[in-house]
Amino acid sequence: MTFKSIITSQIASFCLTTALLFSYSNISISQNIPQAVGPVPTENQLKWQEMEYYAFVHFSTNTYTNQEWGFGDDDPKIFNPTQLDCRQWARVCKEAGMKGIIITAKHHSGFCLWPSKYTEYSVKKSPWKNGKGDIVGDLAKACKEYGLKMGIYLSPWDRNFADYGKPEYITYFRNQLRELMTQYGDIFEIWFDGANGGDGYYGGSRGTRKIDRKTYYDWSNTYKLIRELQPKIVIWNDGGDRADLRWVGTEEGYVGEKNWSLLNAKGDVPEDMLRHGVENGEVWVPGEVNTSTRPGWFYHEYEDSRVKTLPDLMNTYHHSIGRNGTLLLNFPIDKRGLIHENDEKAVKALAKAVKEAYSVNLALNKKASATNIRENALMFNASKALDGNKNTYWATDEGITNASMTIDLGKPTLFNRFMAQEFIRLGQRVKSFKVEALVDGNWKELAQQTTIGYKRILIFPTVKASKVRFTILDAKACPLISNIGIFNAPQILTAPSITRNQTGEVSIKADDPESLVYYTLDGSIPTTKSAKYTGTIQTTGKTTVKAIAVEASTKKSSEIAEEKFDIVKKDWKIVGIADEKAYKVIDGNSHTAWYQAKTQALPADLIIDLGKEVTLTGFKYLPWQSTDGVIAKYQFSVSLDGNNWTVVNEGEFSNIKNNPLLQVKTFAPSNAKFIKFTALKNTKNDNWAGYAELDVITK
Ligand code: FUL
Repeated sequence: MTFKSIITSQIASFCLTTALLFSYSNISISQNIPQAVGPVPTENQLKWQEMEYYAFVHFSTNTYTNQEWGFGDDDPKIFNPTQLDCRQWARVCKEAGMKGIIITAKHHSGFCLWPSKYTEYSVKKSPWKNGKGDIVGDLAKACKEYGLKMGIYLSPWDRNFADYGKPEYITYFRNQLRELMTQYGDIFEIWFDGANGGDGYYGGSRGTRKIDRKTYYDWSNTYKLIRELQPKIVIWNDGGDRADLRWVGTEEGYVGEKNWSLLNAKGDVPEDMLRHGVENGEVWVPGEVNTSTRPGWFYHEYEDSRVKTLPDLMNTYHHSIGRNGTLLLNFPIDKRGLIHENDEKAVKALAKAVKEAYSVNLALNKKASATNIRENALMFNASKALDGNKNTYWATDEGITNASMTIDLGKPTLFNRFMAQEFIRLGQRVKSFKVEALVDGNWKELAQQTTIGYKRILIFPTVKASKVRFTILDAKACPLISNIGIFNAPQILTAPSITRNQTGEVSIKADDPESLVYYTLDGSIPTTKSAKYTGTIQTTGKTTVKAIAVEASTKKSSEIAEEKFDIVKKDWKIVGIADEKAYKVIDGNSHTAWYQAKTQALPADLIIDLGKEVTLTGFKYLPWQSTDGVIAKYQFSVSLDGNNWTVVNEGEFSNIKNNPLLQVKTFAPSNAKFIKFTALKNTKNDNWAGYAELDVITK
């Protein structure tokens, strides 16, 4: 190349660059906006993700038969709510901070909560409103009034319909879908349960119907129909073709810590993929965490005392919304047709705790710097993650997948939660990140984690620091961080739990590991001046333990927990039963249980050698918290030698079926070295005898 030609080519390239710069200056490319990476959410998926928290309601004939799955043969006449009020459901959900309600319009039993033209197995044949009612319609109105969105659960499996399993059912199913998708306004989500095919009533034939979950429902055409009728909907489907949303593989209320909103386009989705998504998946299918306020989905009176506690619900919140999921929390509607007061109380407590924890973002509008800022710094600088605007974000240069931003809190500040959000419109990118705090001039690592996605919340012990450093360690492409939150959540101060094991060691546990615990052993009221709990306390005889949980910084304290323990069970021996597990009955742990073998017909005896003679005035029985082996009729006998027995008390545990709580029975003082608890009958009239705990009351 000659000198002249070099000069000419340089001039040419200069002109080209100038021309390009000039021509780009008015279009978005000059703003250096990042391109999408991998699959991205649709507008409907984005809107759904932003809802974060919404309700499920399970209500059907099952509510009146104490079942979880109706067989399809229950008489619609049993469906007779006396105070059904969808406005009450909507009010509770609204006050709980939820954004919508998904109703079981038809569960597996086939019973329809709306008067479908295509079946008689519905509210039409129930006494409720003389067969003129429409619960889906009532809920649609209530949701509108309270500013909530409505969703529909329509079970693909129908145990009532005679032709289930044949092509005729698909026509029926689509007819019902058409009714639900056209008669009740906008539907934000449709839920197709994965439980499919099996035995049922099937119009009276009472057989077993097997279907191929993948082909039978011809999902692609069913989806087409739904999207035509409800263009703004998202489809949830566990099984069959890929839908818009995925199950997370458990009903326990959590998704994996690592949670990609992506799946493979085809092929099976094993549990591990449901839980974590697929890093390099080809389709955007985010996870929805579904769980109930109680063990069951449908209402059972015996679960009134088993509504999840505030610490449980707060964990669920963090393990769903805090892990790039949404939370679909179920209310089993009770027999009256209402959300039960215990469930209402629980979700309101959760709403209050969430508000207290997350309403003050200590990072909002604080100063921030970054090790890398994408060219066009004004648009992508670190402060864009702190401006409270979900549409702006901190971005790094193309190819930079490792960068830090430092937030200056201005002064030493207490905090214990960190939240990050990616700008997912352009894909989920972050693979791993860490959070550090500047404490006394040194950087201290608070947490290291994997994915972020729409929202990620990290929890760590309270720290006081003036600066926080957030480092992306690895990402699929330049990270786009739309929001950072730093919070100082108050401790959840619920009364601590107090237990004592067989050897007499007392343990006290606060729900928040950061709470301090103070206790007394003499019946006096515990205060912050009482003994501080630092480890198990050895006790030897009758003891009353009272305890409080206290937040050190505010000195706020919980309600007082109190447990009265009788004699120590150290020398107790279970007589004539070889199964070591039987000792769970006296281990002081209400979460462990033991059952007498099912083959053994009731009555069943449980004999305990107390090790020494004592004067008894009563006993306590705690059934295992399930419906099995709950003893309803009993006999209690004492003996001094283990051979000659005297029955000192017998009778029934009233209402134990509906309320399986601790049972306390007293009797005239009787001397005993041995006790015999005889299970005469259980609530199911079968041969199980189950025990969580058995204890005595001495004089
Ligand atoms: C499950 C169903 O079988 C349960 O009854 C409940 O509806 C739950 C939400 O999904 O798969």
